[in-house]
Amino acid sequence: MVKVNVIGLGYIGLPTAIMLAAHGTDVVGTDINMGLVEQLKNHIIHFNESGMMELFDQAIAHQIQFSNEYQKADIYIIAVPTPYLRRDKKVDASYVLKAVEQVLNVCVKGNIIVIESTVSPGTIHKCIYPFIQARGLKCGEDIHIVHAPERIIPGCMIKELECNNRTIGADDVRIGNRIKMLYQTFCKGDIVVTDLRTAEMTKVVENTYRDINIAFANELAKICRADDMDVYEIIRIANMHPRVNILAPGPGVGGHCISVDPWFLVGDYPGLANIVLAARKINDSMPEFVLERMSEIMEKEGIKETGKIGLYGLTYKEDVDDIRESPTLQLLACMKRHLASGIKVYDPYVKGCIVENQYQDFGEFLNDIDMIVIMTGHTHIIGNMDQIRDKVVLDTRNVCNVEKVYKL
Ligand code: SAJ
Repeated sequence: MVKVNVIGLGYIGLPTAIMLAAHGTDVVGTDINMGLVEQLKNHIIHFNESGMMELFDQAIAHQIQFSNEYQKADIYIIAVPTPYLRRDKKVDASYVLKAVEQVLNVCVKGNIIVIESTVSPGTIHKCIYPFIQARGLKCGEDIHIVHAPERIIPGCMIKELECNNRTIGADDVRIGNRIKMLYQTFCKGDIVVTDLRTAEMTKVVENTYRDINIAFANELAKICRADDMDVYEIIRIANMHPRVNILAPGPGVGGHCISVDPWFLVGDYPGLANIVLAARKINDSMPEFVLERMSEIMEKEGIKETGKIGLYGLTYKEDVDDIRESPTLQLLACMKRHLASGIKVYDPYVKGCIVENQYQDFGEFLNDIDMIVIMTGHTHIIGNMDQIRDKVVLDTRNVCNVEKVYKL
């Protein structure tokens, strides 16, 4: 039986590892975080996704293993973070390279390394191939490299892992097809095998497409605010056209994907990636726009103290516990730059205390504020509208059905 070592047990690596194991593949999951590996050995998972625990039980029944060590295996799947470098916006492939280096210490001739992490187009040929060749190994002979970018959306990961179509990039189509067979053990979607660069570019393009479309909605919100038009009604009506599908404006774009990947294109193609750059700037400006709205509303309502305002929602989107690059964190950073302090924060999904003045109890949070800013449209707040009726409400997600509410 084929043995797979999944490297990096985060949001992508862990569901992929347990999905493969649950479908009969011999899997070892490896992570440098000792605490995390210990937890997994004790059958504790560190983030919540619908269907994940059941799948984990099946993976355990199929003897999935966890370790801090890289293992001897036939296939290595690397799912480590690829942030962008703040200085020039290019991909930071250092985590991937570190993982590749460690795989090379244990692998044997003919093994396959699958890179799931998103990388900018050309990274594998320009960066990973030379890295491997510098160790005297031949790519395509001694070791094979495949790119299999994920497409799953937090909140719906397990279902999307099973159902979404996928892309596999490989320079050798036979190797691409072998990896396709591995993913086909659990993936019911179409799996396209293409070359490495096309797969790299396709992944970045997908997230950039969404970033640009969200930016259009956000720009519309700003235009409509400037001239007192209802952006939601305008989008609703425009979307009745058969070829129009405008997304929803919001307080900004967070998460580890859409707010990151488009920068790779900006970094690699300066002067060409113009609409991409404009979209990034618009989406990054939204927390500041929310801040301006807050100050207008405070003035109108006679609220003098920032300490009387509460931000509802710390996660980057509804009904997940993921706070990476979240618009609320961006807004708090923006307030800090403006020397404003004392604002209260609450999120039912965030149990640890990660920011100042964060509450763990919704009732206490409400008691201490006069104005609530809904930054995340969790189902929790939609179910608790009654409790915020006496507050001044700024709803940046258009989820409120209370009578008097300010919008973006
Ligand atoms: N957002 C809006 N308005 C919208 C839609 C989203 O403001 O109409 C905001 C969200 O609130 C959030 C951010 O944008 O802050 C991104 O959320 P998202 O749900 O659009 O996407 P992610 O980042 O959770 O997941 C994306 C997905 N990519 C696409 O939809 C093209 C997912 O399929 C990818 O697997 C994932 O990125 C990834 O890992 O690359």
